[in-house]
Amino acid sequence: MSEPLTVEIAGLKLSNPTMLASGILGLSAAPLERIVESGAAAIVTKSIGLKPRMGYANPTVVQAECGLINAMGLPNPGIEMFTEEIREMKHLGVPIIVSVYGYSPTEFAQVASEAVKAGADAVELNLSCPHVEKTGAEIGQNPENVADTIRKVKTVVDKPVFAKLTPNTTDITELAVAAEEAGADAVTAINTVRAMAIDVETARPILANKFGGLSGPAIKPVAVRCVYEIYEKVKIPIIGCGGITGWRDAVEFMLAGAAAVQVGTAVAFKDFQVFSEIAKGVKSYLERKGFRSVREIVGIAHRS
Ligand code: RRO
Repeated sequence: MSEPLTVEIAGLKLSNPTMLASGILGLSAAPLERIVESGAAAIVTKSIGLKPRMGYANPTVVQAECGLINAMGLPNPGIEMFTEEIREMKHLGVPIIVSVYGYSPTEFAQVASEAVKAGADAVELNLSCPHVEKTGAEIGQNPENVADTIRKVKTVVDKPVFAKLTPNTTDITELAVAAEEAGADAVTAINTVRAMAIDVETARPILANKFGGLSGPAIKPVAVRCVYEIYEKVKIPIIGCGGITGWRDAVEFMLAGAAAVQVGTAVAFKDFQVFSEIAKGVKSYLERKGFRSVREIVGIAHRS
């Protein structure tokens, strides 16, 4: 690969290091065309489970200082219905990474297997949703659960398996090490930070679910710290996620150890062009600093 922006994550070839993060527009193929036209080199879908799920009542999103707090509650049509969307997404011409959740390793494996049969180029296991009971972070805060889930999924799929990790834990590196030892092909760091907002006039929590996940620039320093710590403990690629809104943020994540980045909240706050803006900015940075590829800057903030 000679193009400076191309990256390869566990065999997935990306034309630049940006992907659409899970949870933003990833429920149907149609709106994703504009995301790909705007420069996203891969798509991560909304998290999909075995059965359809309504999600929580409104309000499901509240704006915070420098970010959003969401408690959507995993709304999704279930894997059976979603296979048709995966097939349509294949026409987008970029890798399709299906985000998968379950309530047990067996369920994760069932959904992942169906997703791959429908054409997913990789699966990202949601071991980190901060506010839905009996799944997400409730499973993913425990390294043994992380390992069991990955091992089970790896027995049924022959595509790369990414583990999306939670920052809502004492030591995220224990989760990353468990993921690597169980055979994960990459880790995504991080999901949202458990948070809440209270309306001072009504004296009540704003979100119907009370608790949600904080995303956006507010969590970027937490995410950069997580990527930096994980890079010191594992060899598998790290996909950075959390508050990236421009090329400087993307470069910061790469210097900390991210091989690629995901952009979510900025798609809602800014223009879809955020992907091409980041790609262009990263390319200029590489040229200005005399680097030939993104690979050359991954983790260099660790140099002593
Ligand atoms: O659907 C959600 O409410 C949600 C999920 Br699955 C997740 O992984 N992270 C998040 O902040 N919200």
